[in-house]
Order: sequence, then C-alpha cells, then structure tokens
Amino acid sequence: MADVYIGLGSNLEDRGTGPAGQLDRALKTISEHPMINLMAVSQRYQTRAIGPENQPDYINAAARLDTDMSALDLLDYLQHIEHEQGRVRTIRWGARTLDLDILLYDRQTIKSERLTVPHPRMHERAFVLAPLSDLQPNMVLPNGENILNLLANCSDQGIVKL
Ligand code: A4P
Ligand code: MG
Repeated sequence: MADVYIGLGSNLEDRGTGPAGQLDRALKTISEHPMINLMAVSQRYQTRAIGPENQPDYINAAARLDTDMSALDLLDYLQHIEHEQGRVRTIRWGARTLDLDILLYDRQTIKSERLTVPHPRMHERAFVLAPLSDLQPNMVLPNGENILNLLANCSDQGIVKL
C-alpha cells in the first residue's frame, strides 16, 4: 500500500454546489473507489488566491489515502473527478471548480511528463502546508524539510482555518 497525501482546492461553484460542497463531493467519490482507503481529512481553510488576482478566495484541504494504485493511475482518477465536477482548464492558476493534486506518494520522487512528486510548489504554499500539518504535524518532506518550518515562512499568505 502506498501512503499518499493529496491537496484539494476549489474557488468556483458547479451546478449550484459551492467550493466547500465541491470538496465534499470529491472526497465522497474518492472514498468510494475500491482501491482507495480514505484515511484522514484535514481541516478546511479559506485562502487568498495565489496566481491571477481577480479570482475568489479558495477553500483548501488535504487528505491522506492508502492505495495500491500507481501514482499515474491515481492521477488519471483524480483528473477524471475534476472533469466530472465541471473543471475547465483555461488559464494556469486561474479559478477552478476543483483541483486535486498529488502532494506526496510514499516518499517517492517522481519526475515524468505528467507528474512531479512531491508537488513542486508545495513547500512555499500555506494552503498546502497548513492542512498537511493537521494530518501530520511533525511531517518531514523527502528532501528533509520540516513542514512546520516551511509554514512559518509563509505567514503572510492570508489563510483562515474554517
Ligand atoms: N501535474 C504534475 N505533477 C502533478 C501532481 N503532483 N499532481 C500535471 C497533480 N497534477 C500534476 O495541472 C496541470 C498538469 O500538472 C496536469 O495535467 C498534471 O499532468 P492542472 O490541474 O491542469 O493545472 P493547474 O492546477 O492550474 O496548474 P498547476 O501548475 O498544477 O497549478 P498548481 O500549482 O496546482 O496551483 N491559490 C489558492 N489559494 N489555493 C489553491 O488551491 N491552486 C493553484 C493551482 C493556484 N493558486 C491557488 C490554488
Ligand atoms: Mg493542479
């Protein structure tokens, strides 16, 4: 079984369901996959958008999964869920109904065309580090960095625990 952490984010509604409801829906779908055990879900955070500024605040969270799926199969499944929940890819870092990122996959380092793990920008983003610290406060990343130290460096990013 791989020990996996994913990040969830949303700042748009889809068919009447707002960002918090998008996260609920995604977590329910993930928990229903026969090859995935949803082990834990973090608190939720309201976070200021990083990237283009003219977009609403996000709701972000993280989850811990156990799975026998390969990292690429998991990515396919997460992208399928994004698509089902109305995700349209237009501007990089632009507003979206749902973003599901693989943050960590069993302490592996993966660099392929479709997948970079650990997620390349996670160490500088409070909206990833704060929910991860709910799941495992003493987590150390594969490169040796401690997430609480990293989180202390992004105290100016405007995130609020809900
Ligand atoms: N990809 C590579 N590695 C991964 C990975 N570890 N997990 C590839 C998931 N996908 C990965 O992603 C583009 C491509 O990245 C995918 O096709 C996949 O093969 P995308 O979801 O289509 O586009 P994106 O998310 O706009 O791009 P990117 O560069 O992944 O953006 P980020 O870094 O995920 O940032 N502000 C707040 N407050 N909260 C947020 O959640 N999210 C973003 C997106 C920007 N600003 C935000 C938030
Ligand atoms: Mg993404």
